[in-house]
Amino acid sequence: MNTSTQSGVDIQAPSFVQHPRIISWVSDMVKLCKPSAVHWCDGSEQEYQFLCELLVKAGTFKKLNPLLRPNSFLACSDPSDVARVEDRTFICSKDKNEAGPTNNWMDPDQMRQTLQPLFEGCMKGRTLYVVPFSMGPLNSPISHIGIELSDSPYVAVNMRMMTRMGKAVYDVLGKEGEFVPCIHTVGAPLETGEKDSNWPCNKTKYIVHYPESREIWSFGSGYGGNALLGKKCFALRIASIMGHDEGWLAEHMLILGVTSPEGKKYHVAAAFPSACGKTNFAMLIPPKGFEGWRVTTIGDDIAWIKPGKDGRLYAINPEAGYFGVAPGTNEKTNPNCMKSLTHDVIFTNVALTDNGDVWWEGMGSDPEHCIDWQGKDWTPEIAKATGAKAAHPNARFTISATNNPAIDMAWDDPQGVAIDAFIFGGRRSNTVPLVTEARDWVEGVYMAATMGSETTAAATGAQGVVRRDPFAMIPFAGYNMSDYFQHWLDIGDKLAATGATLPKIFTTNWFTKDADGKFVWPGYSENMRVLKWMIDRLEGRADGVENVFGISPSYSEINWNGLNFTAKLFDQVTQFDKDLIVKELKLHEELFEQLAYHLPKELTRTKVKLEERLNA
Ligand code: SAT
Ligand code: MN
Repeated sequence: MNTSTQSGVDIQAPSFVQHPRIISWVSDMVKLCKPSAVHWCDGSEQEYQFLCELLVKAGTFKKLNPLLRPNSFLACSDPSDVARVEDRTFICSKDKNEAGPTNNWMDPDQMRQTLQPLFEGCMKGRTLYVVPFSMGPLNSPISHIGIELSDSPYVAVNMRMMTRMGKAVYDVLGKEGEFVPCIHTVGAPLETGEKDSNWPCNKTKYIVHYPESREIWSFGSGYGGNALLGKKCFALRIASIMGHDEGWLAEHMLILGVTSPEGKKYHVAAAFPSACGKTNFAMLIPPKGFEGWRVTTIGDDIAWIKPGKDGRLYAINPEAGYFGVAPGTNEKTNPNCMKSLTHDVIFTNVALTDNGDVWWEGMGSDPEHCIDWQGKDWTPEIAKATGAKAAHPNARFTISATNNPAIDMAWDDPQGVAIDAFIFGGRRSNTVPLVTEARDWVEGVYMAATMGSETTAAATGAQGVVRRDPFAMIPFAGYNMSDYFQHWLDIGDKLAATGATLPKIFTTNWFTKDADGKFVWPGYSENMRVLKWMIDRLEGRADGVENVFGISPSYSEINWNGLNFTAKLFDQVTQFDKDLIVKELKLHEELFEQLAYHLPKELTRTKVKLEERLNA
């Protein structure tokens, strides 16, 4: 098919694209966005190198010292474009109730009218990249395909790390395979002769999802989940809708394997809000006292989970890379991650050292001098005087999953891994104990549904305020949260009907603070102690202690070998403060009022039972 638009842009598709619908869609988008060229990505290494060089020439990338950080780059964004923009993210279903009270909604026709003039000519002077990607292993029954059209080469190279990106995707699609169309622009057209900025973007931003037609339109941001549309937009918001319609789950969860010294392996999927240590937990190295135990990573952020014929839940990681938080990452908090970051990394918004390497707060000893993420001089003295951060708190690294020395053998298995337990964990200074096991599936869904967490730098807006973050999905559920709860309950019923043992559900809180504002629980690798207790529960080796909310460990049930953590400290992270719980239940009440439309009766019933226990 030979095609060239009125403006004379050659959109001739390469021979590896044999899908008329994709070709005509690209042609339509070229007419709308008016790029000066079209580049059909093939996903090759040469193409990656070519695009990185292009980014270096444009000033977006700095090549890091190849002796210290081979094949790695640093990008620093516009200071106004540093995180997801939740208030600019929309679910445009026909019916407002379908989006529910926790999502921003606009009528789809009205949104299309709003976006039309913004997209008109939005790619002038830029190249449109056609980025084919598979979320999940190519040809897995759990996987799905997307095509992202973007005028950002930064997006193209990040997508190559984060997804299975390249021409093999077209082989899977053939002539008429299904794909999710994703269109992205930085929203900064260039007039002839106009000099580009290092990080083009637009003050106006729209991250838009159309559930009925399963389309994604993103305008104005080049950063993270706003722009890498395979991640939160597709793999969570659109996929959660697909999962609801088709009987599976798209979750904001890491997936890890944990193998005992006897060689028995378990799989755990864990949901924590953004920037609460999912990557650290997924790459954990067991501490002293856990000789012979091993933790391996299947995924660090997103899980797609489908019921198998045997009544068990099988999970894949739809992604192929990690877009992780750099600040705070070091040899102690995440040694496997530090090893993963030694080569082939794209860093965003960390600091540049004088010898051409990178640095961030919490990496290790301070450099005498570096260039901060905004291009300014940074020294420990300046930091002391002004509080200036060398790296942005939401600074990120992008790496391929295969960089991870703890990668699980089955991470790429098209069948996925069978989940034994779910963990839901918020960031709470108080109220919520270290670990609690739900007595049954419904109680687990209740715990996950009412989870609260202090907000982090992963999204723009106020940080450190507690908000309800059901299932760590508040920014990511593509449909009504109450219908989402019902979907979880339905999946539980379906599994139970097969006679299979359902995964156990736990909640955790690693973040209890003492009166001085210091974390009480050491966290990181020490979280293995909690993981081991969960396994003991799966195996019937620990009785636990029953409380209002479920079952928690006694001090003696935790393996304390190699750690000096007193019973008194343990009390501090596991105690129930009745006043705080009463306050907490009030907040559950408020959440349920907000979510009253379609709220499952089982959840209100569970709340009544909890209150009865509390007052007994
Ligand atoms: O959405 S991002 O991918 O930018 C980061 C996150 O929230 O986990
Ligand atoms: Mn995330």
